[in-house]
Amino acid sequence: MKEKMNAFEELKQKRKSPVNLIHGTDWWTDCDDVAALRLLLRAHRAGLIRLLGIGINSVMEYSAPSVSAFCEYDGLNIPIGVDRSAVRPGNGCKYQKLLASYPHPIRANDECEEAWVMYRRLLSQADGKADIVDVGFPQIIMELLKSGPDALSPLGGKELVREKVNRIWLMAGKWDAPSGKEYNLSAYPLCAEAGAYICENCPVPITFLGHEVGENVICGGKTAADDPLHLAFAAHGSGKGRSAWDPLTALLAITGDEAAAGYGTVTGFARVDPVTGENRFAPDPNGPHRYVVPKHPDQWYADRLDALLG
Ligand SMILES: [Ca+2]
Repeated sequence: MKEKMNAFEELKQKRKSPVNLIHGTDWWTDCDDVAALRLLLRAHRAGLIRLLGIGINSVMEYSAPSVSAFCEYDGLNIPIGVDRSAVRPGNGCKYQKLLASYPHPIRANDECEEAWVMYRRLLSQADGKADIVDVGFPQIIMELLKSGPDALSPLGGKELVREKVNRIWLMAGKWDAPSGKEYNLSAYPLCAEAGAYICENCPVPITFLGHEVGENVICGGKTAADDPLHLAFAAHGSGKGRSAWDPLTALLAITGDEAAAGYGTVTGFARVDPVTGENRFAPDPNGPHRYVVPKHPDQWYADRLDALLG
């Protein structure tokens, strides 16, 4: 553990002060969401970020209990919100029930706030601004942007985001071709609608980490056999490691700077088709969006992640 904390200490040198972060995750069938949350929890413990809350944007029976258990394993009880517009039937996830066999202070999804309401609450109460990092389906951010004034804040969603959000980091899209299609923006009609809405209406900058960046970075295969992260990966059939889409995005948000995280960027305007979820990008130095382009070989990123994940 000491060695892992030192890896976070190195990252800490690059940040002047801890940043507030709200995390969105689908926490669904793929295990890379679990690696992303591990990084955020350890960064929180190291004083690198303040993890204000976790929004689950694909909800099944053990969603909140398993997230709660994974946080509790690191001694943390982080507020959890669930998106009730995205309740999925069945329980196709192989790791949630397993993780929920660990102690979990939040016993059921019903105990959790509606996610976009929790985002409004966390942002209105935050000391200063917060970043949002989402590695799942983007509709909570759309619901936040569309929200009206309420008892939590006199500001409507767009104004609240403009006032209290620094920037948004999204694992979404595929940007290495003129037109790409990626799961988080196309799996459900709501994902495509949300992707399109956010690109056109979000008042703060968005950085995308696309499918092409994480696909061949394989991480998470070096954790201890009794670590719940390892058990989740093994349950998914990825005991030797998994593509690092979500943990790379989490680490990008933790680092807080694309160049410091080892990426170049392309700036411009991202657009998402509201029906198909296909994404396009028009480069423009004055645009509000960026996607990242790796500067190093895949193994460089995998080694950094594995040094932090154990
Ligand atoms: Ca995910």
